[in-house]
Order: sequence, then structure tokens, then C-alpha cells
Amino acid sequence: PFFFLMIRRPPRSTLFPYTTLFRSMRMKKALVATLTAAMVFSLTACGSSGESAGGSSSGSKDASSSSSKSDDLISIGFAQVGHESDWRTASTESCRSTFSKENGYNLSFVDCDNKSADQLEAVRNFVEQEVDYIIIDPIVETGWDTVLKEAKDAGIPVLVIDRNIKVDESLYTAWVGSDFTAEGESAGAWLKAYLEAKKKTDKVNIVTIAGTNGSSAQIGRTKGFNKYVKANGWNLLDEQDGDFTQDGGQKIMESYLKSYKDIDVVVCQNDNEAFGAIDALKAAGKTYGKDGDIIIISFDATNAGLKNVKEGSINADFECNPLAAPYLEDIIKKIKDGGKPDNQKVYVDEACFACDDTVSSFKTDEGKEITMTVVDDKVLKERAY
Ligand code: GYE
Repeated sequence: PFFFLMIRRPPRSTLFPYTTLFRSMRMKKALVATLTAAMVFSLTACGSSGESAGGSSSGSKDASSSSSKSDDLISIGFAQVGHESDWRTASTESCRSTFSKENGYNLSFVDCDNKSADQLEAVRNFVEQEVDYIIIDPIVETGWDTVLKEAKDAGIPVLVIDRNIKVDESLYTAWVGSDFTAEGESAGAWLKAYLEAKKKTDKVNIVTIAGTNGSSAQIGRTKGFNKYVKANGWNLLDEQDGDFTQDGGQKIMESYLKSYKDIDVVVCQNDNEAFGAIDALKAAGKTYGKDGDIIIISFDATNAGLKNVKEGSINADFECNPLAAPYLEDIIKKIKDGGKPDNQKVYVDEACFACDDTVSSFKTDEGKEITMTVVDDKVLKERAY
């Protein structure tokens, strides 16, 4: 059902299910022998904040509930970014339901609370504990070489989910995630078409509430959107890090409202930041969205985000797909059967949503045809997360 409204990113054959590069990888030499519950218990590198991740529990709870690891379960260590957004909650739930006991997995889940050092430590612990597979959603792109070499030496396949990692490609088995630059480009191209449709040809003042600095979602969305800022001579007033949280979005919007009198567009790099920005705009008595003075653009297109689009508070929302775990499971099954992934990089399909049909379709400067889906009750109902 998730794929129901997806646009196809042409040329599809090069993007889905697997794209480029494929290489052989080292299989883990032997399955892990018995891993005691006590050992798994120590998988709490990232602290107890994990308990609050979308109602999920931390790795220690998973491990303790299994009391002993049976050899026929595949053990997976997952170092998740944190619990900063609705998107993250959906991603966590996708992994937890895919890699459940019933499906044959023993998942050690660690919520890293957006702390890079803790995430490195969690991965190192997984290596020491000799899990069968390691899944990482990297908080930031850099700093991974040493620990991934350790995983490679231990023969543990590393699967990267969502955000990208900047390392030699021999250091991980596969990556499944989104094309963040394409998301930013879609947003820029939509804005261009929207301004044209509204006949707004004077100076366009934009502020961006960016996501966590150094994360590939922030890097890609910024790069993609800012191409359009440059090409169209828009005025980018400011660009500050809201850390992908509602609180961050609100604080930054409040400060922008103090610094800048004339804002035409607010670009929020995720839905939760948009919720915070909306609160700040409301408090300042500004009008925004469908019939307002300020255009709001967001990314993720979660259910809560799309609710705001339907109500007209957010003008356009560019989807980022958090349900990537089943793709990882396919890869794990292939490896387990003695095979290897068809390709090292897998992009998930994504759609674009708007509050009205001012712009129903457009072409990006990069040549991609995009159709905007106007959010109604049916669209909302189909959006599970
Ligand atoms: O957009 C944001 C989350 O990495 C794509 O992280 C993800 C981003 C997502 O916190 O909501």
C-alpha cells in the first residue's frame, strides 16, 4: 500500500530495486556462537533515551526478553540515529517489525540520541559481540573508516540505511535510502513553477531551517534546493540548523522573525521543523500556507505532515520514505543463501504532495517529470506513518 502513490523516478531501471555498483563481500566466517544475555545487555552505549523512541525499547530490553540467543535466529545490531522526528519513529518501527523474533531475528536496537560518538561506540560493541549483521543509519556521513574496518576484519556485513556514509565502498555491503539531492531539486523546481503560476516575479526572500548539520539528508536537500536559489536569483536570507526537531524549528523561526521583516518562503528540511515553524509564525500573527503570505515547504511527508498539507498550513511536502527495512531483509536473505546483493546502492521511490493544484505537474531542470498529489482524506488515510 505504501507504494500506491509513488512517482517513478526515471529511468527506473537504473534506480530500482538496485542501482549501481556491485561488489563481492566477505561473508562472516562463522555464525556467532552463543551470545549471553549479559553481553547483549551491555549494548546500551547510547543510553536510556532509547526507551522513548516512538514507543520502542532499547537493545537491552530486546536482548533481555530473549533470555538466551538461539542459534537459528539471525542476530542484528541496529545503530539508529535517535528519536528526533515522526520520520524516525516510522523508520524504527519498520526495522523492529521486519527484524522481529517471529521473522527469525534477534534485533539489538540502539537509539543513539543524535550523538555521533555514541553511535560509533554502539557499532564497535556490535563488532565485539559478533552479531551476524550490523545496520547503521549514520547520523553524519563522515568518521566511519576505523570502525567499519573493524567490522570488515571481523567478517560482519554492514548494511547502511537511510543516510549515506562517506567511506570506501569496500567497507559496507549495501545501502538503502533516498536521493536527498533529488528531493531538494524537486522542492526547488516546484517553487519555481508555483511562483510563476502565482505571477510572483519580484524579489523572493527565503529562509531555510536545515536538518542536522553534516547529515546526508541536510547536505543533499540543501544542495538540491540551493541550485534553484542560484539559478533563479532568489534571495536566501539565512540557513540555520534546526536539528530535525520541532523545538529546533520553532526556535529558529522565532529568531528569523526577529531578524527579517520580509520573508516569502520558509523551507523546513523535515515535517517536525515545519510544525515548530508554524507555531512560531502563528504566535507572531503571520499568515502562511495556502491562503497566507508565507509559502511553507517541507520534507518527509509523514502522516502528521500531510495533515498540515491537507489543512493548507504547508504548501508542499516532499516525501522521504522511511520504510526501507524490507529491502535490507531481502539483502540479508540473499547473503544468507550464499549470494550477494544485486547492487550495492538501492534508492526507494518517493512522491510529492501539495495542498492545492496550483502546480499539478512540472519538470525539474534535471529533466525529471514530477506530478504533485493533492492531499485529501484518502491520501491521508493511506499514509500509515
Ligand atoms: O528527513 C528527518 C529525520 O535521515 C531522512 O532524519 C532522515 C531524516 C528525516 O529526522 O525527519
